[in-house]
Amino acid sequence: MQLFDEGLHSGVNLALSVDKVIYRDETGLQDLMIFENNTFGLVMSLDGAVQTTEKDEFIYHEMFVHVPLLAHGNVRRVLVIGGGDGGAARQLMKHQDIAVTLVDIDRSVIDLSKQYMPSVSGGAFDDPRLDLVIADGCRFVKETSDRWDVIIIDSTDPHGPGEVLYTAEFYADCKSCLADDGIIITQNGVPFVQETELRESYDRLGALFNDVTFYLAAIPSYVGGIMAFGWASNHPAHRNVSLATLAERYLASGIATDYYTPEVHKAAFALPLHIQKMLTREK
Ligand code: AG3
Repeated sequence: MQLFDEGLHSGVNLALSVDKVIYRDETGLQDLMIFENNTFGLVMSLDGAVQTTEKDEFIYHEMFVHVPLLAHGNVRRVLVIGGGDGGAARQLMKHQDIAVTLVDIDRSVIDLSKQYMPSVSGGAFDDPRLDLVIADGCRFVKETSDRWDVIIIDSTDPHGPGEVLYTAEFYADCKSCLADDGIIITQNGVPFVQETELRESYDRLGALFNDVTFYLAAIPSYVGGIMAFGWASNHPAHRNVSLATLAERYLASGIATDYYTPEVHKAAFALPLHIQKMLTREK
């Protein structure tokens, strides 16, 4: 049996059986593989790290999108940096009156996701409400004069092409194209095995925003336990929306979900003590 052996973290590997290789090639920017696994369905990896799987992507993408949108309550414009598989875009399209700009550096990710894993993007790339830009996200946020209510940084981990998407400079450029009451959400890895990344993002975002925290969800195909989404905003009220208000907004939005509920939304912000300690520990 062929094994996909993800060695993203030192000392911990994720082994997945490769029941069938669907695609594998260098895109020119990264090594992209799509294979079939009997638990996760189709799996897409970039440079040997699992990015998206057919069976569990809904957890990641629902939490990435519906948490900031329902917390804010009046989102019109969303910028996604990365997210070329289209999973975040598909969740965004469930919302009315929304305009999405998605900036990914690698067109192949979009094309291959559409071709081989169409359920992930679910037609989002053909939706007129989505503006697709193939560009370096760092340059894009530096040069644009537009503004967004929510910025979702749906990146790979901070190795290879994704590394720049965790720098203080990039976060500052994101801030300058965020509405005053906007929210930035980041993919911040699995704290148990990526404490340094968590801490670095916390410090860098904390230097720019007055409300910075993380919220959590377990993504079965991301090894090492619960993963963290970064939350940065200058509008603390967004984090203190009541359960009743979230429930009202959820109902009014008419969106259908399989993971997200207003209760899960609230609970996701409760940080276990060992994670709180990672954030406050002396360096
Ligand atoms: N972005 C998150 C990748 C995290 C990979 N981590 C891991 N395998 N432990 C993926 C893009 C999905 N839209």
